[in-house]
Amino acid sequence: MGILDYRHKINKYLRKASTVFIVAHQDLDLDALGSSVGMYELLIHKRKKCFLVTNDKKNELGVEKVLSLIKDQVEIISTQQVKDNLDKNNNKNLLIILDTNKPFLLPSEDLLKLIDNHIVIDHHDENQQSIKDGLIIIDTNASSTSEMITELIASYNMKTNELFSTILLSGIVLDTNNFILKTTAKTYFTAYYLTNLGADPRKVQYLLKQDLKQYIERQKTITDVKIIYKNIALAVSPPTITYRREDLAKIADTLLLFNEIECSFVIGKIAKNTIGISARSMGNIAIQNILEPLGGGGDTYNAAAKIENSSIDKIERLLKKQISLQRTDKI
Ligand SMILES: [Mn+2]
Repeated sequence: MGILDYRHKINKYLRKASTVFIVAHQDLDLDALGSSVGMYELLIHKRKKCFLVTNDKKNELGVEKVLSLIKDQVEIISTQQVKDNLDKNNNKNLLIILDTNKPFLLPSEDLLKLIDNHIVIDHHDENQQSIKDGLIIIDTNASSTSEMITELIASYNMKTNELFSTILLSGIVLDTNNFILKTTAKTYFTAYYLTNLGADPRKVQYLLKQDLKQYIERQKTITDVKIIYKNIALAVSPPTITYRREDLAKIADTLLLFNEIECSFVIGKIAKNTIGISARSMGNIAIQNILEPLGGGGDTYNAAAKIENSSIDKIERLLKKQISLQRTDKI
């Protein structure tokens, strides 16, 4: 079901609420932030008191740019400050969770206890750990949460300002890797809708501009890529480099661009005792099934795992074993 099938229920929650707290996963990316500002504008339009909640201290480049662009238009608070801003009648408070459905990915799980009414809007798969209470709207066919929120905004015939439209569009461009992954008619419709409202594709390119030094660091891992079973790219980073999680994801994105590659895996150190794996798939190989035995998760297109106290060599062996066990020979 798409988000518009829940419009009636969303309205019911919104009618009851006076104060709304929007929260996405920690380590915001442009989809989490894009969908958040889109939702923020919708709520302002509905005359709600509204806050964006984050505890992130360090942000990726694009997120940092967006935060400085919106700082006068959006009220951003930390999870600590939520208590001071609650409506005295807890029934009038509403928590809207975007771009994740897992409590442990929120900046603080306590938010779920503090506020009884929840709406979750997300495009990631659910599992046993997912949030169960409240109105849960998951559309795994949507390219991005920004696409879902834009659909909702479009259904209210509401106008968003040019800046917010541009930020929403950048969320769609990020999650589809430039309209490659999970791109459907709805994705193009929402991109059209936002462009019509004044979203500027050139500004999106500026928001998505990368840091050259980080790009060069990523190349060190890309140049060592191995191709296994003819269509799976596996890149293992040197143990001397510590990457940010999003770097591993970007390497995996890049590897998917090449001829015959159906899916990509990238292994690299992301903290002193932590190794990350990031995986991307064109949709024909179920990468989440390959990473689940390693403690990871995700969906067919996009999956990741985080392993503490192990070595890159060991993780590479384990991953290769899972790939050989789970790989389908249909491709
Ligand atoms: Mn997303």
